[in-house]
Amino acid sequence: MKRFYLTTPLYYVNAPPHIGHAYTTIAADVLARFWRSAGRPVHLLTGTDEHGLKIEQAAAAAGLSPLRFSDNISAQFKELWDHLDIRYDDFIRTTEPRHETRVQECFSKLLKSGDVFKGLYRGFYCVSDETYWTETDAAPDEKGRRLCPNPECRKPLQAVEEESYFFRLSKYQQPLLKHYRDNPGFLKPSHRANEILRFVEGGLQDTAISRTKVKWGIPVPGDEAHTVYVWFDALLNYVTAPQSSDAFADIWPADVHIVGKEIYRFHAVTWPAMLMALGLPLPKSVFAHGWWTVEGKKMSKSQGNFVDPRAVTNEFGVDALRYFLLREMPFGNDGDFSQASLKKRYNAELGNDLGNLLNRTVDMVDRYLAGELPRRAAPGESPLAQELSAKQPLLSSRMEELDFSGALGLIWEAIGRLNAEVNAQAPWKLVKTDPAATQRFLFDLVRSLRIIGGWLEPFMPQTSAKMQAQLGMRQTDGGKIQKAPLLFPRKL
Ligand code: ME8
Repeated sequence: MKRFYLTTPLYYVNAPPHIGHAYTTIAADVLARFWRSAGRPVHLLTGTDEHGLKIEQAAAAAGLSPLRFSDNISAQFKELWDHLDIRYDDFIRTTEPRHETRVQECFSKLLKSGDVFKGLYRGFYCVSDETYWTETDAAPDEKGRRLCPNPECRKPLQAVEEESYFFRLSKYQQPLLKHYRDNPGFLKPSHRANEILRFVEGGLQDTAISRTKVKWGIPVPGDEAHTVYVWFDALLNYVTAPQSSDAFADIWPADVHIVGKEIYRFHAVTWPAMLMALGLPLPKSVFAHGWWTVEGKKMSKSQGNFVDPRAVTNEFGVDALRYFLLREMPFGNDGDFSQASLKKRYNAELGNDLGNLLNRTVDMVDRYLAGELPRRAAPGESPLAQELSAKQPLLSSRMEELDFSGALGLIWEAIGRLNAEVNAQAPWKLVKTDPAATQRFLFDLVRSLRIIGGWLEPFMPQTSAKMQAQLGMRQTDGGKIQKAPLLFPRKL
């Protein structure tokens, strides 16, 4: 069966990872876990983007060679993914030979076919965004400065005039528009599709794809005064990585490239055009999610307000971070990361709604049923569990749509339903008059919580495993309840 192939952006190694990077990678991991649990083979690719001026400059500032510098930061990304329980299938670094040689092959192929040609580039360049801008894009402001037109960046641009290789992007305007029309699911979420359509309808210019003034890059084959432009190099990772596996035919094309909204154009315009030029099938979709601010402010070097994911997990735990990121901000929209909101969701949703429900269920089973756990239900035996199971298709469709907060909302509705039912049934009273009914209800509750535990696995693998251990989720033959410490002790 073709694997469900999903990718994250390759993160720049100029600085250590922050919650923005964690967000995208956790989301990809959640989707990957969802598909694995549905029985679909999955291939999740992530990695690091290590060439270009920005890295060259960061390495120089640290007094290290670019490769040594990249080794260090790339390793920090990997360690963080392990710490956050992110299970990727492949991690690619753009400095690996398996990538570099294939980038050169692609470059040569396009040069031969005429989609790459030599010319003179005259325009502007933003080192921070590693992006070319034209004279018109970068019109001077009232003080005569030329600043990066990206509203998130606004850094001073470099004027560039140099010999350059170009990619014939203009040729792909009509094929791209046709592809968007014929594949309405390609540009996701739909509310971001218009921005891309307007841009492509406005006409595409051929784009520069090599630099003579940047040394830290993949040499252009046969013309080593040039290095390949870092974006042309990095985008190709999505094929160079699986091409180095025997299973390329089971992996490519990607089912979804998950990216932040600021790099949507590269992924929704440049990348599919490159694939068309290379004669490779296009990915099924490109999904652009929104951006986090922190306590109402943009994260930036000048603000010094990058949130270190480890600071959050040290205080709240890995699962709480995973949960918060995917619950707080609907995938595709923007949102704000604040300590107050994190603590509130932690205490109310994780501590009270879920943690207490599990804890009191375990206590009641221990006290009223001498710890006896139910077997798998016979039809009609567990109405609550049955009610929950009936929500499975809706939950799956939300996951398939990458509507993670919607899926969590549905799970928390079910948790709320169970809490209300415990209060209504009041087993602590019922047990005095009707022990058989108490057992029926508590068995139903345990079975329902086993379902919730399964649903939570993609989002909170550790919590799911703990629930499994307490409730004997794998057991079909009853067994005994395991008491354990609170999942989410209250934070003041
Ligand atoms: O752009 N909110 O790498 P990068 C949400 N190397 N997501 C955020 C975020 C925020 N505030 N900040 C970062 C690059 N991200 C290129 C990509 S791909 C072939 C090359 C996430 O290190 C989000 O996924 O700047 C964004 O697209 C990515 O980090 C940018 O990472």
